[in-house]
Amino acid sequence: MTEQTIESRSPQDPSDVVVRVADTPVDRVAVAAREARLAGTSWAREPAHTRAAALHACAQALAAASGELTALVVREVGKPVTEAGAEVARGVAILRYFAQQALLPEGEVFPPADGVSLLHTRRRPHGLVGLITPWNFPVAIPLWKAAPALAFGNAVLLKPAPQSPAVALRLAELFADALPDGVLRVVTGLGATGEAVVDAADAVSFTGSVPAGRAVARRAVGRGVPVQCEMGGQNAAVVLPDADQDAAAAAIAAAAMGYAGQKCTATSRVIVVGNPEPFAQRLAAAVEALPFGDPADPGTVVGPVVERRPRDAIRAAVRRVTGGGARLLTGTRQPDGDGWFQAPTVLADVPAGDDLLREEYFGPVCAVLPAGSVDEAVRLANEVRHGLVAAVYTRELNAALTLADRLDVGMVKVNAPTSGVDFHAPFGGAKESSYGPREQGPAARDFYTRTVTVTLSP
Ligand code: UN1
Repeated sequence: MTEQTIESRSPQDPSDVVVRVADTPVDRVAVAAREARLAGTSWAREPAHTRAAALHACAQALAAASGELTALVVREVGKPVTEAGAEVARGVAILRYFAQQALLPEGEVFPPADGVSLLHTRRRPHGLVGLITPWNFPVAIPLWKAAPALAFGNAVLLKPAPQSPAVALRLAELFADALPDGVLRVVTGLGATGEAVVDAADAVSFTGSVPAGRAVARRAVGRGVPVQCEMGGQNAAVVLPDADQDAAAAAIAAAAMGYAGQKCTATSRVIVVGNPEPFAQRLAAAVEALPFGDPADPGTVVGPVVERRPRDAIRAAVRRVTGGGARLLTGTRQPDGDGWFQAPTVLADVPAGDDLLREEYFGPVCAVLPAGSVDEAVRLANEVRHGLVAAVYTRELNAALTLADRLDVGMVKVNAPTSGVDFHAPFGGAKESSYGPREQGPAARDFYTRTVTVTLSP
């Protein structure tokens, strides 16, 4: 039987095949899982400082290769080079952070019911963790899952998105000298490969779309293993009349359009309390000023969309709503080149209930919506099925705190873009956006270990 392959192509030059990799069949995933699990048994027994040192060595290797890896991220997923470089730097910092986490106290001592026993908790790794990761943060997301998994003594089986296998394989190569053989295995492939990863793992962490995440969660729950899924967003920014209008417009333009809006944390709906028109014009001007084009140019903020299909879907949605009465405030730029470019687009008067206001389009499009009051803004912000992150722009502390309380999301940003996460803090959403425990920050340790309660009686 001939082996099936998949290929990733450059979004800015679709004739450029970045890599051809195996669509790994289910039985080969099982073999890789067995090997990784075996390697993991000695890894779990290493002292924490040894695992920490190995992760620091990974950080070192990544830092030394940052130029080359940044260029690969630009080529494979079309992320603008300045942002891609920042993501690689974030990857280095994530590795160092979780290396340190491995050295923190691991348990607690409790008062025993019998008054004399030593009642305490320890933490143990799960064994083999399966990671299924998206293409949009091909360095940071695999690392903010793999680093804590490894730090706490697990082996890792990583299935990257079919759009970004080259970056994942290169990461594993870079870490090969720093980690024991086999504790970090990459298996490339499509849905069936991912299912096999879920079937082989002792815990599963997923980032991607809502339908795929739901399927992963169902499968993992069916096997009774811990699972966390980070899925889509349809994120709102609420602009209050007292906000610094220029600062808000600049932040929202970046949050909606940076990396062509291809982030689950991108801003898609801009809810303006009061007369929306002046702010809509400011936002359109800020978006129009964002450099759009070749992702290899250090000035570029908005590059191409990753593939043809999502680009065409966004185009069709823009045509649909403008046909239905929406106004295009900006959205006609077209750079040179054959990339899957979609002009950064700001819309007003999008018909209520349109999919563009409810679904995640994962592209450089946002809509301005008027709200007569703060109550209406909250209602509009919360009326979607997603609940990842929201931004509030105001200078009033009271308004900020009240809104932070009423927005049905996992993360609130006040006077800051919805995109951009801090790996020191827990990350995750409400409603359809997330399933299972939080990731990143101290929350990662809870997910990648299980607690064992030990009673030592004299
Ligand atoms: C960020 O905004 O820096 O897939 C990270 C995503 C999110 C990560 C966002 N899970 O877009």
